[in-house]
Amino acid sequence: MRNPYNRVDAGVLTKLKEIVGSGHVLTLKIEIQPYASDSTEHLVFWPEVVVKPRTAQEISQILKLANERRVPVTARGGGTGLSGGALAVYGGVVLSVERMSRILEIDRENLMAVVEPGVVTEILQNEVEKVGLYYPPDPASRGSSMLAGNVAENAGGPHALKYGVTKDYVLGLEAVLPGGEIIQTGKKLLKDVTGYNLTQLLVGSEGTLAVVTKIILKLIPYPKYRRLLYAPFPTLRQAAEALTRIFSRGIMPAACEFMEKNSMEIVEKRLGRYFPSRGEAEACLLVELDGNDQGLLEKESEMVGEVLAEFQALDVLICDSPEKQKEIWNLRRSIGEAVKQLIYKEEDTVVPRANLPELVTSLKEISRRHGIESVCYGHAGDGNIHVNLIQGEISQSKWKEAAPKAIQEIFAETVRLGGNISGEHGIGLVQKNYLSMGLGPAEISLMRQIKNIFDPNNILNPGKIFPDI
Ligand code: 2HG
Ligand code: ZN
Repeated sequence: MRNPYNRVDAGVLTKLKEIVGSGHVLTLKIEIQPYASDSTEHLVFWPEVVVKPRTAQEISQILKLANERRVPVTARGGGTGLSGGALAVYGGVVLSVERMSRILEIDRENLMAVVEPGVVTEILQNEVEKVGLYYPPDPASRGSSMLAGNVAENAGGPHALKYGVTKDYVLGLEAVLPGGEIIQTGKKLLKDVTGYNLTQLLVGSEGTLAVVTKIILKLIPYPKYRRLLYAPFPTLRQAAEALTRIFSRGIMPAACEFMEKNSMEIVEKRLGRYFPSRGEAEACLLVELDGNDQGLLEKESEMVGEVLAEFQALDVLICDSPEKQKEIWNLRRSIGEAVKQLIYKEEDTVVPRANLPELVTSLKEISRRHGIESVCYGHAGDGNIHVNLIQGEISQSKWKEAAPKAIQEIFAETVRLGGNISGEHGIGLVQKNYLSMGLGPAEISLMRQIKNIFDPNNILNPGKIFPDI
């Protein structure tokens, strides 16, 4: 890969130190190492320098400098992304927002929070819960992911099903453009149709258009009651069909997760803790119901139980105790981390929910045909299945040859079923060569032009989203 950028020379380094203070400029290999990878498939790209600004003004100066000197800048939150969004593929500067970690305001009258970008997702969730409020977007990595990254990737998670993804909660942003200009998009308003919706353009732009320095988030009241149903099924198809039926019975669960047997085995092996009564099941469903009316919750959980039984669930466990719920969720949320110990490629398929049974069947058939083991799990209630292809026992050369073909077929099938190539992890580095399978040439061209308006010198997170020309 040709690197069209300038190196971070001594002059740039001195200026960076002047801007943020020398203690916040890292250049030693041992200090930079944690910033050379994210959670994407064991990929490593070394930045030349890591800077840790504290304010929007400092970020403005850093970007102005980088723009003048044609040095690439990759902004980074918790580094938990799964598509390579935080990887400095051309070296240059990694700009970490970790020191910008204050919750500036929890506004209980307007049900909003104003936060700095380096706030860890779960910390915000815990803080707002203390005052009876809820911030639902909950990527599995919420214990270390930062809101900046959630905004950049438009993160989802299990509760996106009922409550929506990050974009549904971002009302406004402060952000720095690659030229150094600080912009404000949106306000503490639930309604605002004043001009183009720049807030929503920046959400999900994968750190390629601007660096977010402040976020205004919508909050909702915390639901009083929660109930978790857990059901193992003899086949994948029965689990997927049961899931779609729950919705056609008029129920909207808070979360509805699908886990194939091998995904459960992998996490059990890693943690030494076990899902309950899995028996001979090929797949399990986790259905969470929530609300403020306990009677209604009971009625709905009975109805869900009936559907699960109708599709031959081997068992239906109802977990009322917060401890049991926590343990099962913990196992579920740890699947991604456990899979990462293997040699794998992760795809993030999404289809209209009703096509889920067909997608699951096809995913297994495609990987089997290519002689590759596949592990499927995810937020199936919203049609979003993570499929991990595992190298397993096959040789390196067979893996190198078969995996790209299988991925191509998986994406083609996903699109054929009315879906797309990433539901919640983003395109970033690892999916960019497949972009044209998910979007048409006119749309890609328009997106390239937008990128060019924001960042004519292409210094901000280069090498992402768009295939190299
Ligand atoms: C999941 O559903 C995630 O488990 C993958 O999308 C893990 O968020 C993660 O890091
Ligand atoms: Zn997920």
